[in-house]
Amino acid sequence: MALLPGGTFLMGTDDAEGFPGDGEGPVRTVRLRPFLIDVCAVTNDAFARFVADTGHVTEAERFGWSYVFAGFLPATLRRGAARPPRTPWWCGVAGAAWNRPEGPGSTLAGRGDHPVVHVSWNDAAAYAAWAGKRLPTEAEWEYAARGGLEQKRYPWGDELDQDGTYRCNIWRGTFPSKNTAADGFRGTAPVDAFAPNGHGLYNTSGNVWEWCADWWTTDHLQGPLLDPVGPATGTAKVIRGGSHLCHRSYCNRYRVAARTANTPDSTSGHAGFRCARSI
Ligand SMILES: [Cu+2]
Repeated sequence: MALLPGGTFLMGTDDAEGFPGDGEGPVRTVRLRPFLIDVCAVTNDAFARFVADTGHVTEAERFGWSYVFAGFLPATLRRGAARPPRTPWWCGVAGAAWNRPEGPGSTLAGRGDHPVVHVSWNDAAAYAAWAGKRLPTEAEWEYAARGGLEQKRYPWGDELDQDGTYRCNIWRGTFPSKNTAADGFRGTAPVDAFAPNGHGLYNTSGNVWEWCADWWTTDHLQGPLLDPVGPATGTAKVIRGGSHLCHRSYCNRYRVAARTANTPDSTSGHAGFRCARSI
């Protein structure tokens, strides 16, 4: 984990490239006490240790299915899969789960150091409790992801491929038909792929969405705030960072201030988490 000193930072963005309806702004002043945060997302190997130790059954396993990106599925599984009308590249696949990421017949071989996916917020919270940690608040997540830079678009600066170097695992090419994998990866990447940010954190932009502790709202309290935790109740939890499926043309949410949400029992092949700890 990285020990972050806390302090004051500017949370959110008024970036013209952003999505005002997502509540990315207005920019507000937030102060955080020092805390620890995982430098990487939780890996498949680490989640396997948790499952072996506790017998935890994930929500995708209990519900019997999870969402898999259509392009990663063999035609036999793609055919007949339920697809949300507005996002038809997602297939509801029976038997897809953290240890069978593309459904029956798929394995984690070669992906032990990739982020665990098909885990709900509830699964992530259970893992964090087992590890003696907790999920980061959204404010902690953003402060950590910004890597000490102020109001930059990405964790490394304002330019996506700064100095011609790929810094994150997102969709390259034309979404959703053609991913050139120019950044090296079509699906998930090892959690420590690419250069870390200024706080030593890897892959806060792209690779997998990351669950935060907070309930979702777009109606933010104005600063200065001390250790904000979001609304007391809600129906969806904040996710941050974007994933290997994000592309500027459709979902430009690998920007460091971008945000969206999902219900706490939702699972898919592009959402994972990292943990934090109070000190
Ligand atoms: Cu996206």
